Amino acid sequence: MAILKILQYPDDRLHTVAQAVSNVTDETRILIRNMVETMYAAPGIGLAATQVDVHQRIVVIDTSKEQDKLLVLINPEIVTSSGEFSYEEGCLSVPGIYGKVQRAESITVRALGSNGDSFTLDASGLLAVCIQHEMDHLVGKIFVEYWSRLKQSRVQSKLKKRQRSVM
Ligand code: GNR
Ligand code: NI
Repeated sequence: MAILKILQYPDDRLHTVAQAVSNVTDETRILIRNMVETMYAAPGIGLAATQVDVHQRIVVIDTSKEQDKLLVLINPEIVTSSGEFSYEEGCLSVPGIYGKVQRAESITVRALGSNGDSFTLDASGLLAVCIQHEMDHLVGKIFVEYWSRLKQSRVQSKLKKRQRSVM
């Protein structure tokens, strides 16, 4: 297995729109295994292929403390959503930045698993937040881009300042 490099915001490649996976192959499963290893090592509760510069609709998620409830979503689509929920989010591609984003409280998602079979999943709370956060990555959207321009420019200068201090 391998730990993959996670793209860091701002990086134009994070704005790439991912393509649907047409066939779930052994190659897909190797990528998924490496994404899972990368997510657990980070550690994070989710990772989208976009973040490792692979522009296919694949996400891996595990919101459990024990890292034993892995969820693989290939070509995920939200079938229904309801309610509103905001949660203090973070992102492995935007380290050290946290803030709230308003999202749906409950969702039903249809996706393919790593065996290529379709399934649907009902999620709410943190799991629903995480699925929506990961699906945003697949269309090139980063959580800070929900915020005002003022708040985004503060994020940018904080990241630039930090980059200078590590050089
Ligand atoms: O590790 C992560 N934690 C997190 C916390 C609140 C809302 C969303 C997330 S996802 C994030 C990992 C990540 O960047 N996935 O894209
Ligand atoms: Ni993220």
